[in-house]
Amino acid sequence: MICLFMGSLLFLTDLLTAHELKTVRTAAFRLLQRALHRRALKRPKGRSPEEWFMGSTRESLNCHGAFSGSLAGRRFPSTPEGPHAFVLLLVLVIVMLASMVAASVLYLLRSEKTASATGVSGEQAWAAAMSGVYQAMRIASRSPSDPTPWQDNAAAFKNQLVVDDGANQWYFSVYSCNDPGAAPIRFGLNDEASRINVTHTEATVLERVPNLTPALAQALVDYAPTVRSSVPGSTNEPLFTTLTNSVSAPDRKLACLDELLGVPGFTGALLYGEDANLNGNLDPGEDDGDASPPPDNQDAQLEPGLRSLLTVFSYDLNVRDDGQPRLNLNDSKADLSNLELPEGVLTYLEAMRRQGQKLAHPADLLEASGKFKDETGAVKDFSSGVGKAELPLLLDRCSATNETRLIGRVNLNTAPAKVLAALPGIDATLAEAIVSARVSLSEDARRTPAWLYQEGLVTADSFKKLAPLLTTRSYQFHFHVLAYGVPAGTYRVIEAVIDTAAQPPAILFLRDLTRLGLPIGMDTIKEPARQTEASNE
Ligand SMILES: [Ca+2]
Ligand SMILES: [Ca+2]
Ligand SMILES: [Ca+2]
Repeated sequence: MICLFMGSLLFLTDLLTAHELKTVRTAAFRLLQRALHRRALKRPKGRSPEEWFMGSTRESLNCHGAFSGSLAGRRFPSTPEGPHAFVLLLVLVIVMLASMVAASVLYLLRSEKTASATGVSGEQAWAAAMSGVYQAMRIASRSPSDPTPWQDNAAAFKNQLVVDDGANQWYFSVYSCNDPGAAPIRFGLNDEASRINVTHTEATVLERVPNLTPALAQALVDYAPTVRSSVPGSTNEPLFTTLTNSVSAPDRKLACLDELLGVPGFTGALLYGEDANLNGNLDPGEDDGDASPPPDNQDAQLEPGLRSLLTVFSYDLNVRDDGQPRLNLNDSKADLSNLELPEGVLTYLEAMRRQGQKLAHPADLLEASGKFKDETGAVKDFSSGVGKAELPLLLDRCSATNETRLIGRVNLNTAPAKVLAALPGIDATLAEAIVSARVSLSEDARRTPAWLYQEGLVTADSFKKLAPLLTTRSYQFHFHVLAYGVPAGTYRVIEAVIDTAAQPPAILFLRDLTRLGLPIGMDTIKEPARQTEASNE
């Protein structure tokens, strides 16, 4: 029995060392051979191994323990085949039991090893994806006025090596969905300021957005007050809003765009369009009609849904281009002497104040004139003196409010034509003209929305209506990150919205989209490029 026990231990050791599961039958014969071999080494001279083994076993069975007691008065057959077969059967049963135990232990070890490896790879992929989020934060926070570094920058966002852990090389790619008609994705970010902010937009503007009927627009406006009562840190706030400090979190009526599904009349098809897996690509099920979900119109074009036009996150900062606070022209205590604006502006503002009038926006001073009382009480004609030349400085340096955040401003330099066409005074033709005109603007001209008037695209009156809705900066960004390991093939996909106006930059929204499948074709990731110094810039 000791030999059998030792043999079982050796057998278990062999199994665990080799990490290969043996069949019970093979294991049993191996153990039997080992037992025979060990006993044969000590056999008395003159006896064959089989004779010695069977003889000694028979002797022990006749003399010891339970067998001698329970089998008292019985004799084993005198022929050698009887005890021989019984011992073999006993050995096989013991070996089978030992093998089953060994197999169970081995299965347990292998499953734990597999689970551990999978968990580690998944966490590594998640960490690589978060590296992509922080890369986006780092690059986007550098240039709110210039979209060049963050809008389409494969050198900084495509197949960026995070770490080589010896077993795998971990990469991330940051990408965004393009508008229909262009490539499905680009390696860059979408700015939230290029969309209509549904939390601070009137129903008359919302109903100009494609697919938003007047009834839906009104339902959205009616729904917002119920969410407006939530305060940062309350249970109504999303996870990552509660994680950011309440000072940096915008006063959002809707916590995320997906909450629109709670507004009467809003459906998944309306919000997500035909892009069921949110990858910006026209996949087979998205262009086959009702043959498979989602429903689509089989026109070989991907309808991206309202999520490509709307946001709940956008806000601008009420600061100058150099980061200094703007001067509130409605504040009677504000020192306007250092603004470098024409003398007529100061005179005009003083005349307005005497009449108790206030500005809705600094743009109200554009080409402005009117009859006001002078210091003596006599009514005179006053003119602001603000024209095309003075407008950029006025818009950059001045404000008509002390609010630090200007929520829902649309970025004139990045918004697509469909979004621009929803703004009052802009139709589809003018929207296309704006998109064409901004391509050739100088970097200096793009710093304020003044170029819209300077280029002669709108009248002064129209510009005054549009100016409170416009900006030329972006601080909140939406994007996806694909992180993957080579050669493991483990990957994670996350969707994120970041806020670079917050200090430090904050994550406003984070969602794991891995369950929707690999979003980018394998041809874009099978030959990942090494990170270079240039890509860090
Ligand atoms: Ca798709
Ligand atoms: Ca379909
Ligand atoms: Ca379609």
